[in-house]
Amino acid sequence: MQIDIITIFPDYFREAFDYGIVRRACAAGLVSIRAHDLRAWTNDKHHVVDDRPFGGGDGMVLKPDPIFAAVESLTGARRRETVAAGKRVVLLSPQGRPFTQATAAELAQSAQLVLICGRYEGVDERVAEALVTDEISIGDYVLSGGEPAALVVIDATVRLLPGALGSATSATNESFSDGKLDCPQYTRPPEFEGMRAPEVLLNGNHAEIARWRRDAGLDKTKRNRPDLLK
Ligand code: 9D3
Repeated sequence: MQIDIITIFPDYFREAFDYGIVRRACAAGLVSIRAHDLRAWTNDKHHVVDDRPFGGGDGMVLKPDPIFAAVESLTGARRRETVAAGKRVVLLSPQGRPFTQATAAELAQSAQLVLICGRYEGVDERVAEALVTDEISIGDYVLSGGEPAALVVIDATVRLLPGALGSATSATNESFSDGKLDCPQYTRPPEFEGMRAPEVLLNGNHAEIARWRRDAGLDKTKRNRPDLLK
Protein backbone atom coordinates (compact mmCIF):
# COMPACT_ATOMS: atom_id res chain seq x y z
CA MET A 1 0.00 0.00 0.00
CA GLN A 2 1.13 3.54 -0.81
CA ILE A 3 0.03 6.30 1.60
CA ASP A 4 0.44 9.97 0.61
CA ILE A 5 -0.39 12.77 3.06
CA ILE A 6 -1.13 16.28 1.76
CA THR A 7 -0.46 18.86 4.48
CA ILE A 8 0.93 22.32 5.11
CA PHE A 9 2.95 20.81 8.01
CA PRO A 10 4.88 17.85 6.50
CA ASP A 11 7.39 18.02 9.38
CA TYR A 12 4.56 17.14 11.78
CA PHE A 13 4.91 13.56 10.49
CA ARG A 14 8.69 13.32 10.92
CA GLU A 15 9.33 10.18 13.05
CA ALA A 16 5.58 9.56 13.39
CA PHE A 17 5.87 6.20 11.60
CA ASP A 18 9.17 5.13 13.18
CA TYR A 19 7.59 3.17 16.05
CA GLY A 20 6.01 -0.20 16.71
CA ILE A 21 3.76 -2.01 14.27
CA VAL A 22 3.75 0.83 11.70
CA ARG A 23 7.55 0.94 11.66
CA ARG A 24 7.71 -2.83 11.14
CA ALA A 25 5.11 -2.67 8.34
CA CYS A 26 7.19 0.01 6.56
CA ALA A 27 10.43 -1.95 7.05
CA ALA A 28 8.77 -5.12 5.68
CA GLY A 29 7.65 -3.23 2.56
CA LEU A 30 3.93 -3.67 3.32
CA VAL A 31 3.40 0.10 3.13
CA SER A 32 5.27 3.22 2.06
CA ILE A 33 4.18 6.48 3.76
CA ARG A 34 5.11 9.96 2.53
CA ALA A 35 4.06 13.43 3.71
CA HIS A 36 3.93 16.13 1.00
CA ASP A 37 3.92 19.91 1.43
CA LEU A 38 0.76 21.35 -0.18
CA ARG A 39 2.77 24.49 -1.02
CA ALA A 40 4.73 22.46 -3.59
CA TRP A 41 1.59 22.62 -5.80
CA THR A 42 1.27 26.43 -5.79
CA ASN A 43 2.50 28.58 -8.69
CA ASP A 44 2.70 32.03 -7.10
CA LYS A 45 5.77 33.58 -5.51
CA HIS A 46 4.47 33.33 -1.94
CA HIS A 47 3.07 29.78 -2.21
CA VAL A 48 -0.39 30.83 -1.03
CA VAL A 49 -2.65 27.87 -0.13
CA ASP A 50 -5.55 29.72 1.58
CA ASP A 51 -7.94 32.60 0.95
CA ARG A 52 -10.86 34.44 2.60
CA PRO A 53 -14.25 32.72 2.62
CA PHE A 54 -16.85 33.82 0.04
CA GLY A 55 -19.77 35.42 1.90
CA GLY A 56 -17.50 36.73 4.64
CA GLY A 57 -16.68 35.42 8.08
CA ASP A 58 -13.66 34.69 10.24
CA GLY A 59 -10.63 32.70 9.25
CA MET A 60 -9.30 31.34 6.01
CA VAL A 61 -10.23 28.47 3.70
CA LEU A 62 -7.83 26.13 1.88
CA LYS A 63 -8.00 26.92 -1.87
CA PRO A 64 -9.11 24.12 -4.21
CA ASP A 65 -6.49 24.47 -6.96
CA PRO A 66 -3.33 23.34 -5.10
CA ILE A 67 -5.26 20.39 -3.62
CA PHE A 68 -6.62 19.27 -7.02
CA ALA A 69 -3.09 19.57 -8.48
CA ALA A 70 -1.59 17.60 -5.58
CA VAL A 71 -4.10 14.75 -5.87
CA GLU A 72 -3.69 14.64 -9.66
CA SER A 73 0.07 14.35 -9.41
CA LEU A 74 -0.13 11.69 -6.66
CA THR A 75 -2.92 9.51 -8.16
CA GLY A 76 -2.90 10.38 -11.84
CA ALA A 77 -6.55 11.45 -11.59
CA ARG A 78 -8.21 14.81 -11.01
CA ARG A 79 -11.77 13.70 -10.25
CA ARG A 80 -13.31 11.20 -7.86
CA GLU A 81 -14.92 9.48 -10.88
CA THR A 82 -11.54 8.95 -12.53
CA VAL A 83 -9.64 7.82 -9.44
CA ALA A 84 -8.90 4.18 -10.23
CA ALA A 85 -10.40 1.32 -8.23
CA GLY A 86 -8.18 0.61 -5.25
CA LYS A 87 -7.27 4.27 -4.77
CA ARG A 88 -9.01 6.29 -2.05
CA VAL A 89 -8.83 10.05 -1.53
CA VAL A 90 -9.66 10.82 2.10
CA LEU A 91 -10.47 14.28 3.44
CA LEU A 92 -10.02 14.59 7.22
CA SER A 93 -12.72 17.02 8.30
CA PRO A 94 -15.03 17.69 11.28
CA GLN A 95 -17.93 17.24 8.83
CA GLY A 96 -16.89 13.71 7.84
CA ARG A 97 -18.53 10.38 8.64
CA PRO A 98 -17.29 8.89 11.93
CA PHE A 99 -14.10 6.80 11.69
CA THR A 100 -14.55 3.28 13.09
CA GLN A 101 -12.77 -0.09 13.00
CA ALA A 102 -15.00 -0.92 10.00
CA THR A 103 -13.69 2.18 8.16
CA ALA A 104 -10.11 1.11 8.90
CA ALA A 105 -10.83 -2.38 7.55
CA GLU A 106 -12.31 -0.85 4.39
CA LEU A 107 -9.34 1.50 3.84
CA ALA A 108 -6.91 -1.38 4.44
CA GLN A 109 -8.17 -2.88 1.14
CA SER A 110 -6.81 -0.01 -0.97
CA ALA A 111 -3.65 0.05 -3.03
CA GLN A 112 -3.21 3.81 -2.51
CA LEU A 113 -4.52 6.12 0.19
CA VAL A 114 -4.23 9.90 -0.24
CA LEU A 115 -5.02 11.82 2.97
CA ILE A 116 -5.84 15.53 2.75
CA CYS A 117 -5.34 17.40 6.04
CA GLY A 118 -7.52 20.48 6.50
CA ARG A 119 -6.41 23.57 8.42
CA TYR A 120 -7.87 27.02 9.16
CA GLU A 121 -11.68 27.19 9.01
CA GLY A 122 -11.89 24.45 6.42
CA VAL A 123 -11.35 23.33 2.84
CA ASP A 124 -13.13 24.65 -0.28
CA GLU A 125 -16.17 22.34 -0.61
CA ARG A 126 -15.41 21.53 -4.28
CA VAL A 127 -12.66 19.26 -2.94
CA ALA A 128 -15.25 17.16 -1.04
CA GLU A 129 -17.72 17.35 -3.97
CA ALA A 130 -15.49 16.29 -6.83
CA LEU A 131 -12.20 14.88 -5.60
CA VAL A 132 -12.68 13.01 -2.35
CA THR A 133 -13.92 9.42 -2.05
CA ASP A 134 -14.23 9.44 1.77
CA GLU A 135 -14.76 12.44 4.10
CA ILE A 136 -13.83 11.27 7.60
CA SER A 137 -13.98 12.67 11.16
CA ILE A 138 -12.26 10.87 14.06
CA GLY A 139 -14.76 12.04 16.70
CA ASP A 140 -16.84 14.79 18.23
CA TYR A 141 -14.17 17.17 19.51
CA VAL A 142 -12.36 20.10 17.90
CA LEU A 143 -8.80 19.61 16.60
CA SER A 144 -6.54 22.35 15.22
CA GLY A 145 -6.27 20.54 11.90
CA GLY A 146 -6.47 17.21 10.11
CA GLU A 147 -2.89 16.12 10.89
CA PRO A 148 -3.54 14.28 14.18
CA ALA A 149 -6.58 12.65 12.55
CA ALA A 150 -4.38 11.44 9.66
CA LEU A 151 -2.06 9.78 12.21
CA VAL A 152 -5.02 7.98 13.79
CA VAL A 153 -6.39 6.78 10.44
CA ILE A 154 -2.96 5.58 9.26
CA ASP A 155 -2.19 3.72 12.50
CA ALA A 156 -5.53 1.91 12.62
CA THR A 157 -5.35 1.04 8.90
CA VAL A 158 -1.71 -0.09 8.60
CA ARG A 159 -1.94 -2.56 11.48
CA LEU A 160 -4.70 -4.36 9.52
CA LEU A 161 -2.50 -4.96 6.46
CA PRO A 162 -1.86 -8.69 5.98
CA GLY A 163 1.43 -9.49 7.75
CA ALA A 164 1.55 -6.33 9.89
CA LEU A 165 0.60 -8.06 13.17
CA GLY A 166 2.70 -10.83 14.68
CA SER A 167 1.02 -14.23 14.67
CA ALA A 168 0.56 -13.84 18.47
CA THR A 169 -1.97 -11.02 17.96
CA SER A 170 -4.89 -11.43 15.64
CA ALA A 171 -6.94 -8.55 14.28
CA THR A 172 -10.17 -10.54 14.65
CA ASN A 173 -9.86 -11.22 18.39
CA GLU A 174 -9.95 -7.59 19.58
CA SER A 175 -12.19 -5.00 21.18
CA PHE A 176 -14.69 -3.48 18.76
CA SER A 177 -14.56 -6.53 16.51
CA ASP A 178 -16.86 -8.32 18.97
CA GLY A 179 -18.73 -5.31 20.40
CA LYS A 180 -17.34 -5.28 23.92
CA LEU A 181 -14.20 -4.01 25.64
CA ASP A 182 -11.11 -6.03 26.59
CA CYS A 183 -10.93 -7.41 30.12
CA PRO A 184 -8.45 -5.91 32.64
CA GLN A 185 -4.91 -7.37 32.57
CA TYR A 186 -2.46 -7.95 35.44
CA THR A 187 1.17 -9.00 35.64
CA ARG A 188 3.81 -9.45 38.36
CA PRO A 189 4.05 -8.71 41.19
CA PRO A 190 0.89 -10.45 42.50
CA GLU A 191 0.70 -7.80 45.23
CA PHE A 192 1.71 -4.16 44.59
CA GLU A 193 1.37 -1.50 47.30
CA GLY A 194 -1.34 -3.53 49.00
CA MET A 195 -3.31 -4.17 45.80
CA ARG A 196 -3.76 -7.89 44.95
CA ALA A 197 -4.21 -9.16 41.43
CA PRO A 198 -7.43 -11.24 41.24
CA GLU A 199 -6.70 -14.71 42.73
CA VAL A 200 -8.60 -16.43 39.91
CA LEU A 201 -5.89 -15.33 37.44
CA LEU A 202 -3.16 -16.92 39.59
CA ASN A 203 -4.75 -20.33 40.18
CA GLY A 204 -4.28 -21.83 36.70
CA ASN A 205 -7.94 -22.86 36.23
CA HIS A 206 -8.37 -21.89 32.59
CA ALA A 207 -12.15 -22.36 32.42
CA GLU A 208 -12.55 -20.14 35.50
CA ILE A 209 -10.10 -17.57 34.04
CA ALA A 210 -12.05 -17.43 30.76
CA ARG A 211 -15.33 -16.87 32.65
CA TRP A 212 -13.75 -14.16 34.85
CA ARG A 213 -12.36 -12.37 31.77
CA ARG A 214 -15.69 -12.39 29.95
CA ASP A 215 -17.54 -11.00 33.02
CA ALA A 216 -14.83 -8.40 33.76
CA GLY A 217 -14.87 -7.19 30.13
CA LEU A 218 -18.66 -6.95 30.29
CA ASP A 219 -18.51 -4.97 33.58
CA LYS A 220 -16.00 -2.55 32.05
CA THR A 221 -18.23 -2.16 28.99
CA LYS A 222 -21.34 -1.45 31.13
CA ARG A 223 -19.45 1.21 33.08
CA ASN A 224 -17.46 2.94 30.30
CA ARG A 225 -19.29 2.13 27.05
CA PRO A 226 -22.96 1.19 27.65
CA ASP A 227 -23.62 2.27 24.04
CA LEU A 228 -21.74 -0.84 22.79
CA LEU A 229 -24.25 -3.18 24.48
CA LYS A 230 -27.33 -1.65 22.82
C1 9D3 B 1 -16.67 22.30 13.50
C2 9D3 B 1 -15.83 23.44 13.92
N1 9D3 B 1 -15.67 24.42 12.81
C3 9D3 B 1 -16.70 25.45 12.94
C4 9D3 B 1 -16.41 26.57 13.84
C5 9D3 B 1 -14.33 25.03 12.83
C6 9D3 B 1 -13.23 24.04 12.64
C7 9D3 B 1 -12.67 23.38 13.72
C8 9D3 B 1 -11.60 22.50 13.56
C9 9D3 B 1 -12.71 23.80 11.38
C10 9D3 B 1 -11.64 22.92 11.21
C11 9D3 B 1 -11.09 22.30 12.30
C12 9D3 B 1 -9.94 21.41 12.15
N2 9D3 B 1 -10.29 19.99 12.38
C13 9D3 B 1 -10.04 19.07 11.48
O1 9D3 B 1 -9.48 19.37 10.45
C14 9D3 B 1 -10.44 17.69 11.71
C15 9D3 B 1 -11.14 17.07 12.80
C16 9D3 B 1 -11.66 17.60 14.03
O2 9D3 B 1 -11.55 18.78 14.38
N3 9D3 B 1 -12.30 16.71 14.87
C17 9D3 B 1 -12.45 15.40 14.59
N4 9D3 B 1 -11.99 14.88 13.45
C18 9D3 B 1 -11.34 15.72 12.58
S1 9D3 B 1 -10.70 15.25 11.12
C19 9D3 B 1 -10.15 16.74 10.75
